[in-house]
Amino acid sequence: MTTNEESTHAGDSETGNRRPHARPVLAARALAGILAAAVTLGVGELVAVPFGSSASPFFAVGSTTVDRSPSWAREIAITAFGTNDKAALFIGMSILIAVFAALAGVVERPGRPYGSLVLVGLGLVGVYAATTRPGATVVDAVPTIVGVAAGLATLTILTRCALGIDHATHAGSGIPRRRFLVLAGAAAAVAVSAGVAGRHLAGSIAGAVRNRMAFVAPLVKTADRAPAVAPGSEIAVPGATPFITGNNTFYRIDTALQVPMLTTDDWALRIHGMVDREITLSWDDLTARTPVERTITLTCVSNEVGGSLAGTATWIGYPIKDLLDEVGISPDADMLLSTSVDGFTVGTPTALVRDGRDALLAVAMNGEPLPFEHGYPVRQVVPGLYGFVSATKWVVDWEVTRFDRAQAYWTRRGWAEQAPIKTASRIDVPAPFARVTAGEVLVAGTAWAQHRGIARVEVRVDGGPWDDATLAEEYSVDTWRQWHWRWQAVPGTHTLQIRATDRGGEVQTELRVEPIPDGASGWHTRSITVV
Ligand SMILES: Nc1nc2c(c(=O)[nH]1)N[C@H]1C(S)=C(S)[C@@H](COP(=O)(O)O)O[C@H]1N2
Ligand SMILES: [Mo]
Repeated sequence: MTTNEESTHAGDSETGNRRPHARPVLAARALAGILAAAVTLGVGELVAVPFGSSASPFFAVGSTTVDRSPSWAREIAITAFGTNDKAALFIGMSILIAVFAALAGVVERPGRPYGSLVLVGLGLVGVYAATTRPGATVVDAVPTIVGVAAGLATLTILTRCALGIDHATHAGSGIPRRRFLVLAGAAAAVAVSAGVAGRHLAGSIAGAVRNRMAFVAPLVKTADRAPAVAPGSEIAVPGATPFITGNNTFYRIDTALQVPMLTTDDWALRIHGMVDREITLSWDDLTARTPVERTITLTCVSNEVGGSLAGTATWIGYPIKDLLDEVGISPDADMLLSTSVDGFTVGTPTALVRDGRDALLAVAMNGEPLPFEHGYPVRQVVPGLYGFVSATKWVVDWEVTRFDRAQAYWTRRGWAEQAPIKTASRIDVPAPFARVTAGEVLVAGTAWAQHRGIARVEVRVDGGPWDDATLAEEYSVDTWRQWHWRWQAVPGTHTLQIRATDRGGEVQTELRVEPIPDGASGWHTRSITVV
């Protein structure tokens, strides 16, 4: 120590005085590079989770290597490693990356970030691989880019610290060495925990995807099938809303930042509270019951006048009433408080789910297992009530309780406790601010008043007299009903307005209110230019 200090103090620069420490510092810098690469890959793995496994930098590069290697190389690999060929590939890749990363650490200098350039180079290989996998898009570069950014930060911090060891040791201090070890430990922890978490999440997602693919829709007895949609229920006008909404175009509203990915094995429904018999239903218990198939229109309370937060699907599910009858609910109970796996809650009046309407625990949507976004494996569907008081997705818990004892998620945030769907009607054709040619113009749209039914739709132009639209055939009172109207349009800018009347004779109110607290109201109005 003393001699070194002396030689430092003697003013010997660069070479001479460093030699005794060059080795540990070199090792520290190499380690800094390797840890930077590890952080890049670990963070990349975690960020890749929502993008799918082919966006993971490590696996994208691995897969691309396999796909691009000439067949003789593959033959050799299979001959040499047999069924361990994949493990061999991953180990080989890891060694190669570690070598480059160690070099990157060694050549990195403050002000001369050659190591960072090496890391960016490795990142470009990852970006190339991730964005050229089958079905990949440019966004699949995101996990690699975020990973490289984390890796660059790691490299900068750790190499600074490693270089500090050198100077400090000359001064007789061990503090930078300890600091380096702490920071290196932290980097290793970040790399490993992000990587493990990423692989774990990706694995459970893959498990849920496989589970959903293996799902077989319950067989519904002919008598319990939903009637086919008659041609008369659907208006064949270009731009008109299809009667059945496709699963991919169905509106999605929920509070879930990450879509829950349950398997049917993970799923269970606990029924408790003011019941005679608490039970927990497994997937097999639920599907041992008799399913029914129903076509029902769902609507979101946040839908504005003329908005598109409504959709119709054919659902297969199990009547909620039967399950409640099975557990026996207290006559004092008036609320079914349902909770989804992510903690979201919904309060539904027990009286309404038991009044004979087709309130369902649904498992299939338009002939497919529920899409994950729409509640796989089990969700509620209750005709006539807005989604926030009825349509719990990923439902795993039912508490039978009272509205004066419990409050659901949106009610606590200022929305209503009770929310039957308000009568609504919408102009779909012509499109907003369309320019149409004078003469006969077909006006068409949809109207809904779930569980009451639509009896009439009227149209007026520029505030003139109301005229009856022609209604499409009614599918059921639980679905929307289409309509059309022939307009003798004259040139100019005109305002079309519509209103619906439900089967109870109630005319849709003109009163414009905002969606909060229990749904928007008012007549849909559309400006059209006739030329
Ligand atoms: N778990 C859960 N279920 C939920 C919600 C939610 O945020 N979380 N939102 C509800 C609301 S407000 C509506 S309108 C419907 C929408 O169902 P969809 O996304 O399948 O169209 O789901 C309901 N079920
Ligand atoms: Mo909603």
